[in-house]
Amino acid sequence: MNNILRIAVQKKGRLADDSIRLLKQAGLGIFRNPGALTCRAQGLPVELLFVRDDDIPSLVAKGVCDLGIAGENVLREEALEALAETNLQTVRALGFSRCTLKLAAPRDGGIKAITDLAGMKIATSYPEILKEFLCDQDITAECVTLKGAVEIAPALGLADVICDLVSSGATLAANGLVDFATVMQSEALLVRSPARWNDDKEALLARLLRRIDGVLASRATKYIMLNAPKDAIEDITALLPGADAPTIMPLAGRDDQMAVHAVCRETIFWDTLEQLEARGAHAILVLPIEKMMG
Ligand code: PRT
Ligand code: ZN
Repeated sequence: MNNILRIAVQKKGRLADDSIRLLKQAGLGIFRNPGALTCRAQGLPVELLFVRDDDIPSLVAKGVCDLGIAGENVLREEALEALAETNLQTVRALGFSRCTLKLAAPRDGGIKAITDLAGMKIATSYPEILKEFLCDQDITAECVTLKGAVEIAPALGLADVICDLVSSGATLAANGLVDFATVMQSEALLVRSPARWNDDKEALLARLLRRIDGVLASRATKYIMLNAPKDAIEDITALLPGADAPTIMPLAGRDDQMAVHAVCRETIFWDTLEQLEARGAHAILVLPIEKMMG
């Protein structure tokens, strides 16, 4: 398997679709047979292995897979648990599956700050991350490890507080819990094994990373086109978020008007469009960019 990159991705769950979407956008043809645990991609010499997210850190650490896509929370927990296998290298932060590991307590229970945690029972699926956090904060508390349904622990009398992942906050609210501290932020990471690779494999990774960078850059970037009065061009280009060197062209048959085209590397909010319009810009189009390179 020297000249093929084997990538571990989540089989099913919150990471699965976004991981495959990213790899497809990077040019890999991925046609999965339902039930198959591996898939040879088309376009580049890459093989995917579909596994549970918890298995990804050790598969990559052991070199069974060369790369893996997993949540920072799972990677950190596994690294703290299996100290010998901590040498995974993060090659890219991928910007999806964002969530926050938070401490939360029953709304009316009187626990409102980290300093209230001393002597409490805290339910979590991330005991190692929690223990490290408590140690850093110099707090002694008891960790109760649960694999799932952590939010129910206070109502069942299993714990006073929970430490769990939050994205929208709806699950906390539905269980009468309020968060009061952040333990860590998390997003999906692309990690590589610590094994030494030959030059061909390194070149293959560099090629894949260039494409992934192109996909990630294009996601945050939009192409904006508008027409505007000549005397407002300076004002208008100053308003374009993250745009370097816009293209400014005359409009056929309109001496007083110019067309402005620009790549904006930051989000273009409705507020910005309203401000552009207020300065005389019209026929404003904001277009997604599919790929970027160079
Ligand atoms: O089967 P497998 O082991 O592969 O999957 P899994 O069930 O262990 O994980 P999965 O698919 O649920 O999550 C995979 C990864 O997605 C996590 O490790 C995180 O990195 C990331 N992620 C992002 C989340 C969430 N958002 C999230 N909201 N993982 C879990 N949740 C849960 C959370 O535990 C809580 O129960 O969703 C609930 C809270 O959501 P909100 O929106 O109500 O706040
Ligand atoms: Zn899991």
